[in-house]
Amino acid sequence: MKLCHFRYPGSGPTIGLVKGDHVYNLGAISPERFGSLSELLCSQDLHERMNWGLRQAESTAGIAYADLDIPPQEGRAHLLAPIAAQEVWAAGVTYLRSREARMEESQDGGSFYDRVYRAERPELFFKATPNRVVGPNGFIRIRGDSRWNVPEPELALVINAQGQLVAFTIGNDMSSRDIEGENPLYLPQAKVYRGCCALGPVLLLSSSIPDPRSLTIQIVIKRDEGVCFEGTTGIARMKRGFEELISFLFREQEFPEGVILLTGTGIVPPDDFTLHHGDVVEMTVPEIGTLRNPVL
Ligand code: DO4
Ligand code: MG
Repeated sequence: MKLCHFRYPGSGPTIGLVKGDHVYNLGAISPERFGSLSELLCSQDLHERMNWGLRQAESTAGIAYADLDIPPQEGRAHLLAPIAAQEVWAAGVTYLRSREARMEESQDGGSFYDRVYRAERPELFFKATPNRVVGPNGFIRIRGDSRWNVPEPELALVINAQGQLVAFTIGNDMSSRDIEGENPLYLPQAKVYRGCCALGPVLLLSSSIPDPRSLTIQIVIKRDEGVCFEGTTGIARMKRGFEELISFLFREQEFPEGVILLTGTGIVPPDDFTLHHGDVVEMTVPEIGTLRNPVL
């Protein structure tokens, strides 16, 4: 079962049920059950509510998904990032490819990346507040003071306040590789800035996917009507488990609204690649959809 977050002109965010190529407005069907994304995701009766919503949706008219998957604009209904008040965190160096790329970019060889890849404790870092996150078709940004920038396609875990994995989405962990490579203490500047993260296009409930490690993630970067980079990896190549990452994240932390955790990238473009203004980044997990964002 898939959920989305969208907005009608002049109104606040609302929750939609995505079924086939249509979206059903659960927020309008029952504001009590579907009034707030954080409350819904943290509720212990999420699945009962969703099944109820599914039955009601059958007797209401849907909106074509394609009509919502458009650049955000005031006058038209459009998808929003599937986030409310949650913080976004990220795991790093969870794939061999990320360890290699980081060691190559580091000015001093970056042996700490190898150590963290093998250590019991994973790398977890704060990635974004909701205002730094863009949704489907929103502009992701590259820093003006950086000359080497890449998108990072990552499976994102949506976790409730009790530490339970409730849904998946796609996350783009935008990174400034020259800033990160110059000094590891610059990581927050390489990772956290306005427009540094994209999420979406929808949430796939974890109960709908029996074997999430069989998922694949693909990236295509388009430039001047062509494709300038593409890559695919399988989530099974990730060195760490979802529960392992969640249990470290919840050590000595509370997330009353739940939290979103990006699980690290297994795809890094070659070292001579950097994003340009005007590129379009598409990330696809077939079971979730395609998160498409232009670059500013
Ligand atoms: O250690 C730096 C960041 C790692 C990261 O973002 C990743 O592996 O995806
Ligand atoms: Mg990353």
